[in-house]
Amino acid sequence: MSNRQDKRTELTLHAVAGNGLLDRRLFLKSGLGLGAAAMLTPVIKESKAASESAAIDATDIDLASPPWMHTPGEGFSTYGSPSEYESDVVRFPSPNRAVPGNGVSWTPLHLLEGTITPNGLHFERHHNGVPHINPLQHRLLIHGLVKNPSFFKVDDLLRYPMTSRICFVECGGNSNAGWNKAPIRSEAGYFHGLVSCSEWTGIPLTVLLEEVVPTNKAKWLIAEGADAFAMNISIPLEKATAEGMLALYQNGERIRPENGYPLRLILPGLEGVMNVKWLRRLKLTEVPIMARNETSRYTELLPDGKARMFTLDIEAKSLITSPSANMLLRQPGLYQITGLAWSGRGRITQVAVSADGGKSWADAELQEPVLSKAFTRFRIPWVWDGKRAILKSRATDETGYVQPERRQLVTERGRHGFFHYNAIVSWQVDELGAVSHVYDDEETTTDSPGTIDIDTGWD
Ligand SMILES: Nc1nc2c(c(=O)[nH]1)N[C@H]1C(S)=C(S)[C@@H](COP(=O)(O)O)O[C@H]1N2
Ligand SMILES: [Mo]
Repeated sequence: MSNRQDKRTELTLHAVAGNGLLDRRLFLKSGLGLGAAAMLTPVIKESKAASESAAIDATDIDLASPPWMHTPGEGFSTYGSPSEYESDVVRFPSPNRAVPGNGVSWTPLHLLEGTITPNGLHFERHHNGVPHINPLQHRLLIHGLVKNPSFFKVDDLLRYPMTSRICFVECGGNSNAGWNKAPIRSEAGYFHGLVSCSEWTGIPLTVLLEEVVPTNKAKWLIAEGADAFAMNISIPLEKATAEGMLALYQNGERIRPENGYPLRLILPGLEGVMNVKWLRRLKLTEVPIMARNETSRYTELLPDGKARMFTLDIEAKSLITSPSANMLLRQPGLYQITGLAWSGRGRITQVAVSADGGKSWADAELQEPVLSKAFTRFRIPWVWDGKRAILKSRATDETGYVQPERRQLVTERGRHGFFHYNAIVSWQVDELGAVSHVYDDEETTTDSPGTIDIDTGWD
């Protein structure tokens, strides 16, 4: 037996569930030699990085004196950018339709690690493009059922005491290709990446509302953006003030234009559409305005004929980011299964992982800090035996809510669903090590393989 096979046999002593899942704590133990000698990593099939690394492995360079040590390096820069070798790590913009500014770009979740999304890779959802807003000419109006209607300049807002909050923003349309009859072929991020997680800094909404003094009748907040879509939406006042903030900074720098410069609403846990970008107006009212994005969109017709509206909270969800669709496991052995979990209702308390299509489950290690309404990174070691395997992850949050299997979600919501898809995701590893998206509920046979439906694929 080779050393690698010895290692595999030794490791299976730590199995905690079927098909090679090992004790999550093994990664934290020393002395087991779970370093590079034992571990394998999936590669992205057909990526430039994968083909270049194969080619360069074959070339002999003088490691004692590599070429980049022969001349002085580059000088300083005013604003850094990623290594040229990381040029595959990009957002995936939806194909332009008649209106180029209406669509999305997905975060490459499958190519990222940790829990914070870099600003240049935060997903985007615009209804009519990114406005060029001069902050000196921008005003925020707070009015309606208030005693002191007021305008605020951006400079004035920057003088308020601020607070920071790490939280995710997820579009209610994220993962909606999951409603398709056939599994999707896209990489994990280009399927589930209408969610990102940042540290947002700004002014608590309660602080600004204290200045305008809402009347007792005020129950809803109507937020409006300064984009060419003038996007507006109704938010229950109680929900908005619980944790909401007027954000000016994103991961330490001013919010990027595409994410709402110079200011946006951040409402931790509430679906993306409520986090109005380029915010220009907050109107306090008694009732919702029944805007497009809360009537014809982000609403679903249930099997009993009722509509599910004002979903508000994002339900718990998780996703294995590696191994995931279109990756390749080049040989049997020890792999790290890792992914993300999040819930709009609070903290993630458990992520269970299965390597046998849901027959048996083991708890993954949750990386600290586990924050409420933020990305939680999970990891678990897995020994792949070279046979077909189905990997799944299932999140539970602090309210006890458990991420549903797809079958259960479809039974509850019916087939008219288009939003709020949070079912367990299944990745199949075949005998050649190729990873693909599958459903294991036998619903998949008739249609051609799914791609994102570009007419209705996000909204
Ligand atoms: N003014 C304005 N705000 C907006 C939108 C928009 O098109 N215009 N899109 C909404 C939707 S549907 C989502 S999912 C989030 C996306 O935020 P992001 O582009 O920063 O990821 O912004 C919301 N806020
Ligand atoms: Mo959205």
